[in-house]
Amino acid sequence: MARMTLHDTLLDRARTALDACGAALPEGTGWTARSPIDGSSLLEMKAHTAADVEAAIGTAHAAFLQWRTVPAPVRGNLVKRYGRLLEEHKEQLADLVTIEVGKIRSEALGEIQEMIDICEFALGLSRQLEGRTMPSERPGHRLMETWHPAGVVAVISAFNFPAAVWSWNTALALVCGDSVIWKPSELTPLTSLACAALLDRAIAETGAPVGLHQLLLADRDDSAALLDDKRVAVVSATGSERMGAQVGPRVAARFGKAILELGGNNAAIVAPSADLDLALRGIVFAAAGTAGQRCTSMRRVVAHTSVADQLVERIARAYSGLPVGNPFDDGTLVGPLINAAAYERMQASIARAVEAGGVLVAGGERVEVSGPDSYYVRPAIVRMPAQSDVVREETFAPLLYVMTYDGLDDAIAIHNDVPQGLSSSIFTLDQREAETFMSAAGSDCGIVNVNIGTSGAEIGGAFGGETTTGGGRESGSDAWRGYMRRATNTINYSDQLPLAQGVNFG
Ligand code: UN1
Repeated sequence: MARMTLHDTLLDRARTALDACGAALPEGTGWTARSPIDGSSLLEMKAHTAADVEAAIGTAHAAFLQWRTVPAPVRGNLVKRYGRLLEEHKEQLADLVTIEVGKIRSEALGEIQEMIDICEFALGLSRQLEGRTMPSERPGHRLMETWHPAGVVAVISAFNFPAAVWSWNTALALVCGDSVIWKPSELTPLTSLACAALLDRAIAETGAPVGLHQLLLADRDDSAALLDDKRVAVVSATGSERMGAQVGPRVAARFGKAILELGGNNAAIVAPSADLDLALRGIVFAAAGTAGQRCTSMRRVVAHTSVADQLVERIARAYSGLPVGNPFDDGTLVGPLINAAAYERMQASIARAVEAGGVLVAGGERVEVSGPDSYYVRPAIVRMPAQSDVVREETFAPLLYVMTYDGLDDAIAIHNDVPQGLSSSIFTLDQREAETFMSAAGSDCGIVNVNIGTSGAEIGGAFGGETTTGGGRESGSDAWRGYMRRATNTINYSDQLPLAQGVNFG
């Protein structure tokens, strides 16, 4: 028997996973699934057209009109069932994530676990979509809030978390009584087809309306109606700052709601009292894990001058020993970059950093793993003398800049001196420093951690950040409110009609 090539193995594994999840490829051409593991094309499928998008909005809106009348705890059954199906298909879904994104096995499984977690969270939430009651200033009156389903929710997701981020939005939207249209990244069609097929199955099995969830493999132009159609109440978009700058104003122009989760330029401050062993592990996972392709990946370290040299040396040593390779292989910790463009952007950033006075301490070079069409790199660490424009930009790759500071105020100023505001951390054993970093005068990010890295947030907290990160919140805490509309109710149970503010009208 002829030996199977890597390409054959990936294709075989993808087909098996798709079959197990009951996913059929839309027949036709226009959309190609690829794997960054060897850079090869795997499967061809139909790209949806603008007419398909239009039809999907109509179907999703009709499904919403039914779904919104189903009691929320009953809606919870759908995410409960979906969570079980995800558990049963965890391995196959993780396979697809590894094939399309290049995530190592453990991280791919973690991504599916994050989906299972949000389904459980959403199930509990289905009994907790609570409003407040407030005292009325008028006798015999009551004031309260009720929360209602918003409508059709469009989810635009990025390649790097091709399943989990969609599920944060979708699980919440579904229990909130919304219908969902998903436009995934063009780089990850197979993962989205498998996730959607399982959700369709859960929809059918629990008797939820047909068309409650629609997947569209459509490019940006063909899916423009998702931004412009008034029936789409909420657009939740994850991706670049450039994309958000287009989506946000366009949705706002028709008074739709946008939930934006855009760039991050996440940093750790490493203080003199830091447990350096802990800091090292936290930094290496956050900066090199997922090949630096998380929104929460650590891109900067601001280290106290007393620890900087030692820290840089230890990070460089750890980097030189990190196994870079096929993400399916046991022991690999760093898989491929998503494509050639990502590799070129990383090289360009390193060159600009060096031009700005930076010193490339280690890494950055390409590692040969599986031929010229795949892009594996050794994570890079660059010492920067000072702030510079290149450090203010997010480079979606394992590229870590290290800067130094003398006083905490200085460190916080350097930390906040970037346009993005997603995730941040401080490594310190000094409570005063930790509290200052978490205070109003500290980190300006949406996620502020102490003694852990910037990535790997749990679903229980609200996820998102400020400034050019877009201001949206997804996942836990009260992020569900973004998928609902609020009504304030005033109930008069007296036989009088007193007016508020003491107004007398005859
Ligand atoms: C993302 O990169 O868009 O906190 C999401 C984390 C993950 C989610 C990242 N739980 O790193």
